[in-house]
Amino acid sequence: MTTPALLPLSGRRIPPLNLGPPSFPHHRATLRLSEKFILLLILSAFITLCFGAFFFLPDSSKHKRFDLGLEDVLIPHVDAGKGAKNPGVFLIHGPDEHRHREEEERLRNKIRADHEKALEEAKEKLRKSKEEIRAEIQTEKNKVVQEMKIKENKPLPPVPIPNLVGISGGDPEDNDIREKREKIKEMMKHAWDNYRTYGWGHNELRPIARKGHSTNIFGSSQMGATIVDALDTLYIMGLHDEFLDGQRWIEDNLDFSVNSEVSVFEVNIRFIGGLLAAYYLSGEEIFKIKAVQLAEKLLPAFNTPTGIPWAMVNLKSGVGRNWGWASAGSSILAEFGTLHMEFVHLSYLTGDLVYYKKVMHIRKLLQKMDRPNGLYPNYLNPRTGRWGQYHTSVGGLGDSFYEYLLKAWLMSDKTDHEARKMYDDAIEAIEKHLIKKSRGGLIFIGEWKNGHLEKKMGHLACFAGGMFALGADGSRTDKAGHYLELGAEIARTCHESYDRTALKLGPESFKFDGAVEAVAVRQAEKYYILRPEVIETYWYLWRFTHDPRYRQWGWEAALAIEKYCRVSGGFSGVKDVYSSTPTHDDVQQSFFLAETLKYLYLLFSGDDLLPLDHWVFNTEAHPLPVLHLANTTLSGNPAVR
Ligand code: DMJ
Repeated sequence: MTTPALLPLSGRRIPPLNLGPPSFPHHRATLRLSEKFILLLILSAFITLCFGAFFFLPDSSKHKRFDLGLEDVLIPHVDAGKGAKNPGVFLIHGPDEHRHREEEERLRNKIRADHEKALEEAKEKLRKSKEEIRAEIQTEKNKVVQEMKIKENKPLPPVPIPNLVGISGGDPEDNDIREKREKIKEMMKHAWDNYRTYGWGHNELRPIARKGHSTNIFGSSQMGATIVDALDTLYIMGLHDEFLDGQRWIEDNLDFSVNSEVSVFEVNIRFIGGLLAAYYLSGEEIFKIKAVQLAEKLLPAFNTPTGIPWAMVNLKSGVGRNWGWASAGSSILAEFGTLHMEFVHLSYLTGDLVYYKKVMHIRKLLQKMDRPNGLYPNYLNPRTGRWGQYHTSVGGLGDSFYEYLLKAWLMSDKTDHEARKMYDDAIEAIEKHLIKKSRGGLIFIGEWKNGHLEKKMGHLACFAGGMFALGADGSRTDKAGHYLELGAEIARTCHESYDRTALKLGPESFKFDGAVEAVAVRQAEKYYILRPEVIETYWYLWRFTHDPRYRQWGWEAALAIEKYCRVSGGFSGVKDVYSSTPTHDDVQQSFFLAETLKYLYLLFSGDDLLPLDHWVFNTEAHPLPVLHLANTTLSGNPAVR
């Protein structure tokens, strides 16, 4: 049905509303009153809109003066208070007018040209085929990936490589010693070659199953732990082809952008330590670059309320957490306290103080804390900053914290007195409360648990013999002889723990209880997993005393490893050192190549190979050079080569 109101009086239809040029006079007579009213309404709405727009338009005087020149002359705004002093209202007069117009014109032209150009580009894009657009996107993508790669492998700033004394050589004059050294090198070849064949790229090797092996400390990815850990040993043994092979794998495959949760401590001592040592020995930049890339990935572990790092961190997400078994969510002393050497070197090499600050923060925090009997408990809660269980040990959970205090001092060319003092204080408390003599006259280091001394010493604690000897020089008044002697006593006790077994290899842990001395009691403590600590101590004692007994004891251990741990697919740990028919655990630990074989090789080398006044070994036996920081402070600038 048609609405009558829409019908014109003449019976003609009203043409649709024309918003073009006004045509009122012509139609007026033909429009009915209501239609006129509607038109009037629309018109008045339009006028109101225009007025509104006029009032709400931004005040052009508040904006820049070249507002497309709608005013002929900009009138001076002389205000009683501010007047022409106000630069915001600086106005243009007479002779300037021409220049002003020219400037406006120039701007207008520029805006027009820019618009036209953008329009052309857009049209051009639309004319392209899908394939062409896709190809362009791909090229752009490749460019970005390429740029990222260049950035990732960008050489770091040049630094002075400290005086690298004795990175090869050490050839013994004595034939017998030379042969022994050759034998150790052959053992290294056997371990490496089998890993190369059966476990390449995996973290470790199963020498009997002949396949790769890994544990949770390395996370879920294959990070070639054995390759990185073994590099410097290969280098000092002159196994250069093998070294190059490892280097190539690292260049092509070692990637830390993986969704994998690793142990901060283990990755630091084995990977960062191993890469830094390989860098210093070979001068190959790639090792330094990889070490820094990895360190970046560890930094989120320090994001805790106290700055004490988590034990584990996910390399991709940066999320950290602690071991479920550690006292009430605590971090472990030997883990967060064994970062200093590597982190100081990272700051030294990069000029980035972030690493140095992280470890110094830990030190400062520890200095402020009360210590029961002067002893450092093994557990510290990173949320509350309070100690966990009162358990102190120089073996597992505590060990390398003390080692790194001493080595921080040595590595600083003996200028880090704060570290030396902390070491001296700690060692005095340990001697007072934990070091005892057994009935049979063996000196051992026990463990302190809630006010009670457990007369048990771990294989791990045997490293302390070497540490006491290394720290003898520079110790408090008249004590150098005492500490060297103490180191020798620990070496003797640990040798006894080897000698009292069927395989002449030491157990994981041994007791001093009544008639039992330096012997493991529990079945679960009878294993030997190719650990280095006893041989490490022999080597330090050899360097400081040249007493032939240390070479002899080291050779005994090498022969026992050869006889009971060697299998055709590499070397394996054994489950019970008291059983003359060994059962293998089928794991070739990466530290066997990093430490055990390296210390044995050094034991049968001259002192000119990696001399101790130029090199400090990290806790995984990776040698790092002494930094002469008196000349080159950690100022935030990498020094120049
Ligand atoms: C190594 O990874 C290091 O020496 C660490 O400090 C503790 N012990 C193992 C080997 O036994």
